Amino acid sequence: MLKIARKAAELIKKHRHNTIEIISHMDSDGISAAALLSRALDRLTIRHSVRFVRMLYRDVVEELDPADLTIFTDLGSSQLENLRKKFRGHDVIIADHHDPVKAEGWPELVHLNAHHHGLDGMQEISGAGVTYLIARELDNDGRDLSALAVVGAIGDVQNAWGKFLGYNQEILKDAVESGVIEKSKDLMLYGRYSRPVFKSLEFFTDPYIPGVSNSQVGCIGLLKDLNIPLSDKGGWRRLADLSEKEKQRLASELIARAYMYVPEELVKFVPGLIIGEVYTLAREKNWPMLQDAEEFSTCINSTARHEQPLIGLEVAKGDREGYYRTMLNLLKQHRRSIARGLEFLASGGIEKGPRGYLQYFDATGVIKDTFVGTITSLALGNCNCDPYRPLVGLVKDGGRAKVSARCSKLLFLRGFDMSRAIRAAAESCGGEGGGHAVACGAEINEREVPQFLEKFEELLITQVG
Ligand SMILES: [Mn+2]
Repeated sequence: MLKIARKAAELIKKHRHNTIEIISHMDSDGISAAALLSRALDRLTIRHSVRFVRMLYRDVVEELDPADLTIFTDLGSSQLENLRKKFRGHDVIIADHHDPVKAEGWPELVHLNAHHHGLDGMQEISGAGVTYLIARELDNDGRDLSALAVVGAIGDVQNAWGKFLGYNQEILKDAVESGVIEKSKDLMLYGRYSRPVFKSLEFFTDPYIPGVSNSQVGCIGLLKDLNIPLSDKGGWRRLADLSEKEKQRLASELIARAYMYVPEELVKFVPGLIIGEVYTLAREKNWPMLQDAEEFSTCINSTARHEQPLIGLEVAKGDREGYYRTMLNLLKQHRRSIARGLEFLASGGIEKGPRGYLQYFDATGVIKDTFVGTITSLALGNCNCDPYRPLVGLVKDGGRAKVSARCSKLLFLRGFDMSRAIRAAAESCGGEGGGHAVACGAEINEREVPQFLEKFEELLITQVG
């Protein structure tokens, strides 16, 4: 794998005075990948441009023009056939971790894919991780770029086991050794540096803890009972401000409460969802929202969801001025869209699948289709959903339906894998689907929605037995 990474780096250096274009996936991993490669090129003063695409569908590829060197990051391997027609005869690098299709490349293509080297691209390395291997070859001092590879892996939920697996561990080692990431064991609450701890608790929904999840009054009461002050001289206390003893009290109480409500066969997985490895970006001390790798990833992701990935790119590359402020505005918009989506669902938007197992909603006209994944994630711990059943959200637009599916990590830890099921269900009605075990999606013809739901539900029921 490193040999091919080196070959890619040499190809980049060969083109140092020519036009280079990076084309990346419009999500958190894809933005992290493009950002770290772009920084590596900047350091060598190699000029280049960056653009993002949602997918390399045939019509999207049609609109691309080969540069002297085109570099695809976090995509390309599964669309080799589409690319070949346009890029055969041109110098191209693909750095990807998605399942590669069995298609022929061309002599000028350098194809780096995790799966070609025995790695599980779904769990062991991200698109940003694969791209990092090339960036590191370009620049001997480039190990600090590994921080963005960590952010990318988190964006692709590769830490679902409470820590990284496989090659991600190697990348993490680079990040810790070069001083850009601090690794620690902690409660896995969102907003460790940016939110009052009672707020972080309120938004903790996987596993769902009655009286805590979505309950501000409950969370404040819980902290008082545990003798954990809500504020100090500096204002509201964040998780990062709690002492080890306080954190221990809080963790044991959360685990004990979750035990009472989680289905028995899932109980043993509970501690792993409450306590786990967390990653702090050491150089972001002045930017609390960017300090935790998970939150950094969410910030970047919000720019992609609002189709402004170039804003996320600049922030990931280090801008803390104009682009950063624009991102904060996008985040505000992001929260408004979330509120609108959740309001719709709370007012009775959730329906049952034909066999009564699957939960789903159709938010056509309420939210944009780029947003259906975000809303589905949040709705699972909200809105009268059963948190231990999968939830599907869909938005129809121009004859196509964009589908997102989410389930509790607890189901995944027990062996549940929605990505296989969604791919099969989508393909059975002429669409495309894929993603991760707990977070995946599909695109189908809008007329096929009923058949899709039926098939998907059937496949999931087979998995739970
Ligand atoms: Mn990816």
